[in-house]
Amino acid sequence: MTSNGQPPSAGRGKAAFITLEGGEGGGKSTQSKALAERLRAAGIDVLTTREPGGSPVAEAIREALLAGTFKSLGTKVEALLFAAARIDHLDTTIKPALEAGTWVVCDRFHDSTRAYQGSLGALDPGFLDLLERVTLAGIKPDLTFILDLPAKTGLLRAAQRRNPGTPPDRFEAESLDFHQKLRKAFREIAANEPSRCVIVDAAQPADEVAKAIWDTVSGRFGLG
Ligand code: T5A
Repeated sequence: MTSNGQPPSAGRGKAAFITLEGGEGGGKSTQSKALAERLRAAGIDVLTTREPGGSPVAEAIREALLAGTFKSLGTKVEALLFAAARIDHLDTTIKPALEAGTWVVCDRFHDSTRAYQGSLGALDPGFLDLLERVTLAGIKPDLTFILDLPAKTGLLRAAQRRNPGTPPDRFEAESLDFHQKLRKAFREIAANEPSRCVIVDAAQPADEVAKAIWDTVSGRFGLG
């Protein structure tokens, strides 16, 4: 039985791996929770997790990365550290869940490295491809939502959510131009992989975004 007492999802085929991506303040955490609730209501066992983080070692790497500890070492080193965190997250959290038939909803994953470190950090595409191959070792999301909204709106939301007196983190503190280019980078990722990536208008009210995501998930995986 699943955690909510419903029959397991095995009859629906393999457990799905769904990621939520996009710029700052797009509502990924909000939508991850909303999607998990709807999946559980449909009788599916689901784990929500996030990157960087999602395992004790990866959470420790997260803290240092977002504090800007490695910024002076350059984008390549930061990309390697995001990859190190991802390897541990995959090994200790994501793969065991999927193997046990539990669906995984992850707030950010490899597309964030492609967008933040790849497109904006101008890393050699060959280096990024190799890093991605080694890190993911064949595990890729089945479905990815790109939560798309104007950079200014997302940054404003992120600022409103921060505790008073807390400074913006390593990436929130980048320029508006950086965040506008980031939006473009995520849209390009979606255009390059249309069967995996779905762009959602994240400037809509949260419940409308949740509905758009659920319509796609329920249609894609036959949960109607
Ligand atoms: N990073 C990450 C890399 O550079 N490379 C990588 O490989 C990876 C994995 C992670 C940082 O690390 C970088 C990217 C990031 O900069 P983080 O703290 O996890 O840092 O930051 P984010 O992932 O950007 O998440 P945020 O917490 O900023 O935003 P979310 O999760 O997108 O948004 P959420 O749900 O917390 O909502 C923000 C606020 O907006 C409200 C919410 O209530 C909340 O107050 N909100 C809405 N308001 C109006 N309308 C809606 N539709 C709303 N949805 C949410």
